[in-house]
Amino acid sequence: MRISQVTMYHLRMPLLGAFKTSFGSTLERECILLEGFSEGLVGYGECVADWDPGYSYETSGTAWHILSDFLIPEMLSINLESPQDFQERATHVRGHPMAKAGLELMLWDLIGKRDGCSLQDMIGGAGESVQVGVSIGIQEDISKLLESVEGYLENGYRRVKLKIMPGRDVKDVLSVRQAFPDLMLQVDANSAYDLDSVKSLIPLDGMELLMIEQPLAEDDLWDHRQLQKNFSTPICLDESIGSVRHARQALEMEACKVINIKPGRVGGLSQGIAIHDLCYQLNIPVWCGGMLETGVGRAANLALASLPGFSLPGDISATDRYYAEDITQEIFELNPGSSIDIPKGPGLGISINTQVLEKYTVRKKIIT
Ligand code: OSB
Ligand code: MG
Repeated sequence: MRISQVTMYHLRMPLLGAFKTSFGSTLERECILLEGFSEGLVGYGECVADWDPGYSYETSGTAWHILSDFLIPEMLSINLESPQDFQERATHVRGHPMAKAGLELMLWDLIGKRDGCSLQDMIGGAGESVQVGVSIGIQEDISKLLESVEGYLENGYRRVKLKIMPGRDVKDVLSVRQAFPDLMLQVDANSAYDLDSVKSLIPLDGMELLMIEQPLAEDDLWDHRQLQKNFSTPICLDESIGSVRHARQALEMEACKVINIKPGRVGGLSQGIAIHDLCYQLNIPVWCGGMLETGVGRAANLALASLPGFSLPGDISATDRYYAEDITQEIFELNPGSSIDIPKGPGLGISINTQVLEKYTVRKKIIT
């Protein structure tokens, strides 16, 4: 497949509410939409790098640079038959997984549209819908937190993830646990602790959490191993898993018992699938993480989460948990039973609302 043009859109979209984590608070989420043209077809990919280097070192600014100066010009000069092909050609760009993942997704969409095949079928997923949960940011105080959890439960979410940070952890989680004794509950620290401060989290071990996500530093598999030895609650790694190799090493080291898979973090959907395959073989549960995606990234996450090893609910919420209006015509809704339907059309199975796209575009670049 030869790609004749890629149009880049740097988007800044208002979130319905601030999303606060241990690394910062966002009211407006940024990303880069990639629009590729090939043989009369148009395909889309979302690069999930946000405006600030809080979750990872990548930002919409660095991804713009890597995409426009390296990855896209190279892609336009060659013939690509598969996402694997793309990965091989992209190895000379060190790091920058979110930039790569956005472009790889655009290729998946184009190939799917060319072949008349949905992304779910292309990757071998199954089912009509996937189980999902909601990720709740750090709230002003405990009563606001309880209100927020209650609201999402009323909407139909059956699994809740609470963001935590030092000073806003054990008491917050205990209050939610006491108010909702049977709720599927988990927490995410986004690397806010070290081996010393993490001792304050020991009481969480008695709160029947599904998992504790990424308590320690991103580059610290070994200390996660030390920690997992002292916790019966499974530790889940997010930021620490940047590749299939990291996933294998983390499991060999027993640094975690669960892995959160985000295509953006690991350099592409193909890499996320490879991590899934490894974990499935080893009986390690995985689930699909989220990056506050637009409908484009959300469609891909839904297809990914329909692979058999995704045995835990994903951070894939309905459109109205994030945005008043989205750049896709498709609006994702929560079904009774806390699931969301997987798009069935060719490729990602979404179409773009050009009016909304234009409204939130802060810069645009056409590369031929
Ligand atoms: O750590 O999982 C995370 C959002 C942005 C960056 C990192 C994370 C998150 C979330 C939100 O938890 C998940 C979602 O998209 O709903
Ligand atoms: Mg996380």
